Amino acid sequence: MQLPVLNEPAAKSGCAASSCGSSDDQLNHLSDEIRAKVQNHPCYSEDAHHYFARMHVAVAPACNIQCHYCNRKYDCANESRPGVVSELLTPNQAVKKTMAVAANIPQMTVLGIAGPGDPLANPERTFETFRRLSEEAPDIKLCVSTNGLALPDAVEELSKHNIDHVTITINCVDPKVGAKIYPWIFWKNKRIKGEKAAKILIEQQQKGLEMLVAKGILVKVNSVLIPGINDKHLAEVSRIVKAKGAFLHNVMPLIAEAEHGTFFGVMGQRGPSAGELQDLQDECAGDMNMMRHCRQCRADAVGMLGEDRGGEFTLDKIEDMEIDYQAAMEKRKVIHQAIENEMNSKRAAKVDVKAEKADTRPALLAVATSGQGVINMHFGHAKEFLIYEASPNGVRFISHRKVDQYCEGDTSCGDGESVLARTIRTLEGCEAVLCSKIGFEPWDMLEKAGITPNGEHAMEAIEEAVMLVYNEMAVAGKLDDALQRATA
Ligand code: CLF
Ligand code: SF4
Repeated sequence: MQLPVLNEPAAKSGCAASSCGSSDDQLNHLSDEIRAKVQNHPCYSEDAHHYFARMHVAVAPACNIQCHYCNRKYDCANESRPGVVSELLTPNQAVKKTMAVAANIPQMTVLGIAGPGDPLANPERTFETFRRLSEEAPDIKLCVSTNGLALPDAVEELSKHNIDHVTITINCVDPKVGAKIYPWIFWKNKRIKGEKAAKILIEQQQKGLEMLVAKGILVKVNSVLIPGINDKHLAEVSRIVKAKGAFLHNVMPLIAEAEHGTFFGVMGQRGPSAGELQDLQDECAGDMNMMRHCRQCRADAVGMLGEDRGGEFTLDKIEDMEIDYQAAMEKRKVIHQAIENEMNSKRAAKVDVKAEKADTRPALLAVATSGQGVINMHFGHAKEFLIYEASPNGVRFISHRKVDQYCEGDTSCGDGESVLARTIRTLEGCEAVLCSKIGFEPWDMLEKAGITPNGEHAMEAIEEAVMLVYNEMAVAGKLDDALQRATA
């Protein structure tokens, strides 16, 4: 069966979705029960995010704490990039929108509530939405993201609504560190400040984590990496949450720009470099599964990670849609099965390309893809590049880097040159870029910047192609010098 194309060609959709790493290994050791919970969840499984989509419904406007990286607008920096959600929804509107998306994007397997405030600070709206969806759309996984303050009181209710996945944002386990991140919390009808506030928040988060694990609910922990504040502390956070049973740790870079109006943005607090983020993720990885494919998506995001199709499902548009959900569920079932079959056959066909030399240094290679685990994106159409590290030990996914689209189908469009220069700067530290096709102008500029363009592996599996190119570099003697490292 032909799978429906989730990502339109980027020239049309503006999207370059995702693809990454060695998730088969990540899932291999899991019990059947847990594997069933994560295998089509795009955030909990790297492999799944090549194929499956998620959506968020923005039903939760209020928050019970203040984070220095949040501007209190309708967008939670825990789970989304700064900005505003386009439409705040009632539970009724959220259910309707979810049905409309599920019918039109059958690969959408997960409905998350992730803001714009804290879902559990808006319990009526959040649980009404979950209750209705668990009854009316039982084939959709339900997922929630919270700061954890109200979590212990909500665990019982969460478990009633078939919610298998909860994300807690835990930035610290030390109130001294917490006081630098959270100026206040609202607790038992009072505003509490400083270390006392942070201590209560930390205790609630840890208690909530333990209670969820005891109920068999999968917990992912998100942490915002804030250089100079919790960078030295997050490995300890990782160790503790793993010991308590968290399934996955997602360390995300702080996003702080003055124009977002956040405390950190206005105070000039910087976010981490790509190298700092990678170092910390690697340090934490010794202790637990790390998520590296997070796109810090909006509280109203729709589609594959990294893409936003929310504009297709605004309230006025879904008003006019006729949805037969029973029929949609049947179709979804068939498509999900076809995707699983495709994933299995790709796993079975995977070729383990070995490194040619045992003593070459690692190198970063960038890949342009629109998903499904293959190199299938024109360089000029890419809105993000996936970064892989190749070494004699193999190929591993490191991160993604966002870029502006260089052109709309040819290499001579309006602002192309300056966009191209920015793209090349974003790819700093990478030594090759693999794409399905590339024009003369970017080819030339990439070469001048010391990045080898490569269009020879179109439609090939990413990891195999990356290792083949790495081997060519090794044989050509390009990897005998000291380690280069991305600083972007
Ligand atoms: Fe949404 Fe979060 Fe559920 Fe995913 S997002 S509530 S776990 S369905 Fe995913 Fe988006 Fe990263 Fe969140 S990429 S910000 S980790
Ligand atoms: Fe903002 Fe989310 Fe922090 Fe609340 S928990 S202040 S909504 S980032």
